[in-house]
Amino acid sequence: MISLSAEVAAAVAEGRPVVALESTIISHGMPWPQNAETARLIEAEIRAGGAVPATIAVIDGALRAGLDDAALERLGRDKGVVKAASRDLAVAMARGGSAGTTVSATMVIAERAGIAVFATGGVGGVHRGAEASFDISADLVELGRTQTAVICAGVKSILDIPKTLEFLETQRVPVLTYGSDEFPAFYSRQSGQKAEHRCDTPEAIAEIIRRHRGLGIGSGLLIANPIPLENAVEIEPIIAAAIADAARQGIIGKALTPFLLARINDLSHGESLAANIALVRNNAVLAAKIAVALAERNRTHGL
Ligand code: PSU
Ligand code: MN
Repeated sequence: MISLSAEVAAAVAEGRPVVALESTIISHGMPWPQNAETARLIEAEIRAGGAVPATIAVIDGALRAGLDDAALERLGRDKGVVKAASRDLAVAMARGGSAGTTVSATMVIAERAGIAVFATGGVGGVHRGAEASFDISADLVELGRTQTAVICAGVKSILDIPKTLEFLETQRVPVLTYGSDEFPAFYSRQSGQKAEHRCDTPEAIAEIIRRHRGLGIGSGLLIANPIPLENAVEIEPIIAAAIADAARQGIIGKALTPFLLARINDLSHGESLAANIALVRNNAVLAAKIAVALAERNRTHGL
């Protein structure tokens, strides 16, 4: 059901390190041309780290892992590319459409393709005001039932971070924080929430991934990697203004997250975008190290 590029197929078959990448960040998370440039940059970071990048998307109805340059460019430019969560995959396939895959959809495809490690910028979560709107990202539900390990920069403060962490606890998702005692908040290293499990090496994280998968609990893992200090930005008032704009304009459902990301970028005059690119890159570097350590462990201990 999934079409792997020759490079990704060979790496998976031989048990070499592979890192999955999502594509909603390309189609709906960043503006053209920085979206496609960032996609290429993070693929290069993963290769430099000794792993094979597998960018995942739906192209003309096909679930693909490992994209060529033309497909990346199309995801970045073509306004007809929709946003697909895991529930939207069957519709896109049946209709022959093209879609950027969110964290939930990318996890499903990565898992079916045999890829255990996935890097992104931020995951979806429980939105502020969810007690009234019920807006909770499908990413969190998918994390509860698909085994992929997701490396991200924590949760954006467009979301309710304490509620998101509660939801992950309910869904039996281990939350690991790399090199920090505090769970990070995407643009910022601080969220006010303590990191439940601090890990200081990629090897320590790989060992937890291997044990978690071995237990067959079935849930994924969330690995939070704080933004580098030199790239962090303080834009909380802009985030609050973007949320107020969305409420005023009645933006809800799957349109809300892309609206907020674009609005924050506009209001910060590109400051948020620069931080976003830096953190995705940082996550790709860590994910490659984790994938290398995991492949090494799987080789010596068996899957
Ligand atoms: N958060 C970000 N950047 C993103 C997204 C979330 O900081 O690009 C994207 C991811 O693809 C994520 C999706 O899976 O938004 C979540 O959308 P929703 O809130 O509609 O579930
Ligand atoms: Mn939502």
